Amino acid sequence: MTTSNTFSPTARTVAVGTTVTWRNDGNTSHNVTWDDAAGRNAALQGDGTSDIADFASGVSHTRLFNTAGVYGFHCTIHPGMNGTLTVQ
Ligand SMILES: [Cu+2]
Repeated sequence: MTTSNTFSPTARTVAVGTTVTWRNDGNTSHNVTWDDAAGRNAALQGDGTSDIADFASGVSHTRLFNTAGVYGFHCTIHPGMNGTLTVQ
């Protein structure tokens, strides 16, 4: 879900109960950091919980979402690299 220094798509909507995958298709490391506690708390066990720490090109990580809401996230390495996940 990351290409160069953007999230692609920048906004995605999924059903409650969906496991979402972030895949790094770029050439540099990225992370997925929730903008607030709602996102951190909603990102349940995939291959980890809450924020996704820096991960390298070619690597994927997953989180499960069982709570409806609109959750903003960003990469702390790259200013302006933002995304929104809507769970409904
Ligand atoms: Cu990044």
